[in-house]
Amino acid sequence: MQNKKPYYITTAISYPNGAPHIGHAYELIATDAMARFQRLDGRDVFFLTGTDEHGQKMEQTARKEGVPVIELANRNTAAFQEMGKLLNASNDDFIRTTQPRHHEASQEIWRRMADNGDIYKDSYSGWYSVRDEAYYQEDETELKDDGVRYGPQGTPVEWVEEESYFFRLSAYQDRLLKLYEDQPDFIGPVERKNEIVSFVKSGLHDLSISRTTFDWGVKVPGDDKHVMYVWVDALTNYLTATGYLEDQNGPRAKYWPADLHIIGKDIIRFHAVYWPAFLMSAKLPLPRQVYAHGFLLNKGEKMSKSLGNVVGPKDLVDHFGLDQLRYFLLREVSFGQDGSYSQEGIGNRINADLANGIGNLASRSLSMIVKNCDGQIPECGPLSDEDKAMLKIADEAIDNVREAMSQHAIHKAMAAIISVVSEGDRYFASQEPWALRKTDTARMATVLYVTAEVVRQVAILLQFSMPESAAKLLDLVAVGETDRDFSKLGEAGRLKAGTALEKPAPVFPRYVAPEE
Ligand code: ME8
Repeated sequence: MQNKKPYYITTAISYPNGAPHIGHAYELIATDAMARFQRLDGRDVFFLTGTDEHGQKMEQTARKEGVPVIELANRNTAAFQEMGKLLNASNDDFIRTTQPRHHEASQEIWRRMADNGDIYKDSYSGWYSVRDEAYYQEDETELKDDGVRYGPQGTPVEWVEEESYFFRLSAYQDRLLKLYEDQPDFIGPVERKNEIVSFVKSGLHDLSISRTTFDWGVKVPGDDKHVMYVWVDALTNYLTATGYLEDQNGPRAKYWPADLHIIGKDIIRFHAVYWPAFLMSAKLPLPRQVYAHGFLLNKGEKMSKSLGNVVGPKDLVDHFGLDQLRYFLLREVSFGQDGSYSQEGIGNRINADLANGIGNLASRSLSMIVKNCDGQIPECGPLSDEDKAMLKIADEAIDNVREAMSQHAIHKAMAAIISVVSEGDRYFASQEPWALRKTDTARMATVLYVTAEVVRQVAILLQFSMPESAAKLLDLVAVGETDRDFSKLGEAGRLKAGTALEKPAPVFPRYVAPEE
């Protein structure tokens, strides 16, 4: 299809100064679900993720490990790419900020900002957090009893004094406030928007955008002594991957401006203040929306190496199964809020919603079909009111799912799908097809047909969250590869009587916690 509307969605690009953790996995899974949703809904999707390889944090970590920075970046970037495969992420590209295409794009956006008169040289003195790669005003920091000064995110700050290029951020205060007003959805969720509006209203200072005390970064055009402040190049990654700066008619240029930047709440300031200001200065179109998810906590505690509760994504996938983990994170965490996970919580969701829910409905109804209807989708006879009501619920589920996804309420979309399964269970139990088998086989056939049709639609809807398991369910009801997108929901894709079915293999086994 040629006329599909482009849809460009990104994750943040992660610092490869260590191995990926569950917070990174969460962001990738959620963004992947959104990208897959849009593809199934007929959009021409470009989904980008990658690694943010420059800056002082990378340089310092490499020094501590005694390896060249590029070696550290290569090793951990490989681990991030591996995680993407493990999680079944459907990203269309993986950007590394050390790539030549990215150095070129970053220098180009710098030149455009300079041409607009927004860059000047001066000297910087102030507080810097290497862990956040962020400058803070003195009143945002606090000297604690341990004698260390901390920034607003609880990371230590150090005094920096050096020659630096500055970006005239202060000149953009009014334009930014107007942007938040004219484009009320530019920042989400609303808590983050309020936070940013009050930050910008409190007054913006010009931003130091280059460093001279280390050289691990993109060189400032025309001044080799300086490398760009890591966030200037990091944010530009979203443009780099589209090739828009190079050629506005290039094959991927149609994806700019991005529809949605998904990020964590700790980096909203960079995306909702600096990024649009840089783009305005470079006279480039602005993204439509920046949406911040919350933090993932282990049983409600922030993860940290010192707490000893850092569980790697691979451990969780090995233990629970990939789609089970994906389902849990998407269903359990209210997208935009912090969320927490525990073995018990994941196990309960698996058993209640997957094993006893959709897995059970599919296996009970389909094995009855295989046994009692010659192994074929049965004829659907005249529909009773109950049948019609059931089909209506399945046919209309997409409306609720779409509405929830349009607000990035992934958890509500998942709940809407699972509620169709519950209705299906109720329908199946109340129609008692096992009793009809002895009294009215035509009626039994209709009930089984309707139930299989519910399974088909639920499976189509589940694809964006659990791609592999949903595909298995669709195989069970013999839906062809080309009949699996949302255009085939409802009447358009009804199961055809006479289609042969295999004996259903279990898709969602029960979770049994290992003995202590
Ligand atoms: O911030 N729960 O990289 P990063 C949920 N390079 N999300 C979490 C999390 C947690 N516990 N911990 C981190 C950076 N994240 C920059 C981004 S974008 C141009 C540059 C999220 O590796 C975090 O909020 O520290 C961010 O969105 C992403 O993981 C990468 O974090």
